[in-house]
Amino acid sequence: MPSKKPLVVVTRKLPDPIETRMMELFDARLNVDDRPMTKAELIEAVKLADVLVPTVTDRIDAGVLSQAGPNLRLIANFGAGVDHIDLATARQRGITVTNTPDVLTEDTADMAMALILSVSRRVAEGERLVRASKWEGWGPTFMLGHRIWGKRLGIIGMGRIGQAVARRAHAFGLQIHYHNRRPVAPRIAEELGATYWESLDQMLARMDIISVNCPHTPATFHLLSARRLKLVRKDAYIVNTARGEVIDEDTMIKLIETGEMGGCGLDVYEHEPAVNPKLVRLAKAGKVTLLPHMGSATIEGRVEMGEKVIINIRTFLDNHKPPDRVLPSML
Ligand code: 8YV
Repeated sequence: MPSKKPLVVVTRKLPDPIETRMMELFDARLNVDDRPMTKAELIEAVKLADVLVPTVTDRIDAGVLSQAGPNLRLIANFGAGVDHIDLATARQRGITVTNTPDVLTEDTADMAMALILSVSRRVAEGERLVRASKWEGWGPTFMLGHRIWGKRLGIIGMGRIGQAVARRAHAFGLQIHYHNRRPVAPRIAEELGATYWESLDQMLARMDIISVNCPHTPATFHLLSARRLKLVRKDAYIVNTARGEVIDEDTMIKLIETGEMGGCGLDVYEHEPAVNPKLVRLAKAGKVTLLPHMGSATIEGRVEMGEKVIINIRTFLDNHKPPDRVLPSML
């Protein structure tokens, strides 16, 4: 008799080729309507599943995990960030957690670059003007932005994505500065002409553009606190493609409103998916560019993320260490 296929609950709609393959390999419960699951539905899922495949929109907290059934041994997250999963509780309960790093690095770095260009060169604002049929023609002082070539970019978090942003920005003629727990290998620093700042405070006070590329962990919650945001130069701006919680969003908004900070480009928000209406007002005033968490949203990236999920599940079920295991100590 063929052995029973593992029950894999997938919380959101994934790209078609991934869902097809999952149906072949597993007893896959898919979410074809793509409606985010309620807490009650998540609890139902962890009670039954052998493997849960959540995304950033699912809060897998201690309350949910306390209801997990004896079969749940793996949470194979579709996404690199795992701040929506209580890793310590998962570990205590003997549940392995995996994620999908690497395959979204280049796409996310592209989006950071897009935000840098959009804020400094008023790309989104210009597009909105033409789309509203309000453009009356060229003028010597019309739509002036700021040159990025030669400016100082401060990258917070020089992991895979931070380095990919640095490579792009270096090619655009920006001077690369970064803050990280450790300096990068000398070969990489040399290639990028990158300057390491052990002190985030000192770096912030000197940058023209700041890019947030660190994960959200208890240690990085409001890393850009009110105190630190006040160190940022009056004409500088911040782009964030990591997690909203890394920045004290209310303070950042106030500083932009009062002209004490130049602006910002955001793909992620502190209270996602809610976007503070004040940010929307600032976007209308041309001070900020706002995107709907689409940093890794390419067809290629999302299929490769799904493939990683499948590889993690397969290796785990074959009693091997899955390649993208996340340990609380790694964060
Ligand atoms: C993903 C992301 O789309 O991977 C991440 O951490 O922020 C996004 O690029 C999302 O998390 C999918 O769960």
